[in-house]
Amino acid sequence: MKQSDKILILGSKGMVGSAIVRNLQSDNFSNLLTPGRSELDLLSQKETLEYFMANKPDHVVLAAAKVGGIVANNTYRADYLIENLSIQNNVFEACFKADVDKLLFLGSSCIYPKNSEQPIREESLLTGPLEPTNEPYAIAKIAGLKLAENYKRQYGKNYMSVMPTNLFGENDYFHPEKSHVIPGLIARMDDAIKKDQDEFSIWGSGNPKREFLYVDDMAQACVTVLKHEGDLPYFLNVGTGEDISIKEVAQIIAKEMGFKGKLVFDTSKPDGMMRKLLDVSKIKALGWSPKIGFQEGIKKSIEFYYSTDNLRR
Ligand code: GFB
Repeated sequence: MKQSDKILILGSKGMVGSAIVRNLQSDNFSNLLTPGRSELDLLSQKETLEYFMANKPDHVVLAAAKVGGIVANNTYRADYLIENLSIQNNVFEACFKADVDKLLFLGSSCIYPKNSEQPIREESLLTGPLEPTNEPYAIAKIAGLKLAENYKRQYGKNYMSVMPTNLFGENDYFHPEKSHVIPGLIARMDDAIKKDQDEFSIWGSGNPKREFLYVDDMAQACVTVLKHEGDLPYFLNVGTGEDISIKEVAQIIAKEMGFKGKLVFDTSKPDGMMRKLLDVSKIKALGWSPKIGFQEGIKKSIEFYYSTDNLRR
């Protein structure tokens, strides 16, 4: 891949896409296409194909998706399935017709069976039933990675996928109900502090463990894969290889934000998978490893949250 190559980043206004743009820019890739939703509606097959034919990108990163936390996944089940399938189908078809060289598809660690052996190896895919709270989203992501795999197998295309663990960081979506756990806790704790509440409720039992990766480390992993010359597996896990309980996450956020009240547990909310730790030996063998520790990432996320009052907050 040359620094003059034209790279189209889909989802460039979101948390992961914007981090990939920052990373490519700092690596002197200057020929980047970063259309927003008003410029390119990926739900429209016609518009997507026309954009690809008019702009002819050399490489594409598909980081555009409908995403959200456990409650949003469980509530808007049909929307998560159809919107993600539509975006993916439109983009894969357009990449094929516009003869794109490399395509990198971003999946999610929720593609793996609920009862996978931990840490979860790539080989666990399709070996058992999925976690019910995010089954529709996971099925869409499995379809995406299978599209990449099968375009490669049938047509020899250079398409591949990465499966990130739970991500957080700059440009995250801070919503009290719809977000993932870290931005959700930050948004709700800010509210509790402002209202001077003496109790804060953590969703679920607090016992599930999650592996969190700061988004700039994820972006570096994506660029490492894109720049890699030579054959790679159909998809690679991306994570830190370490996990932490939700209770501990809430305690760290409370300390950093200065919440002095009591932490209680709302067990009417789902726990989801009890553990979701990835085996990351394959991506590490390419020379990538995460640089931003969990505590440092939490501080950066809280700083970002207070520094912006745009619509994402
Ligand atoms: O991050 P999260 O929403 O998603 O929740 P998953 C992780 C854990 O944190 C769950 C608990 O056990 C939640 O019950 N939790 C505690 C909270 N307090 C909160 C809160 O205020 N907000 C949120 N959101 N959770 C998602 C999938 O699963 O992971 C997606 O639904 C995607 O499909 C993503 O794959 C990576 O890790 O459970």
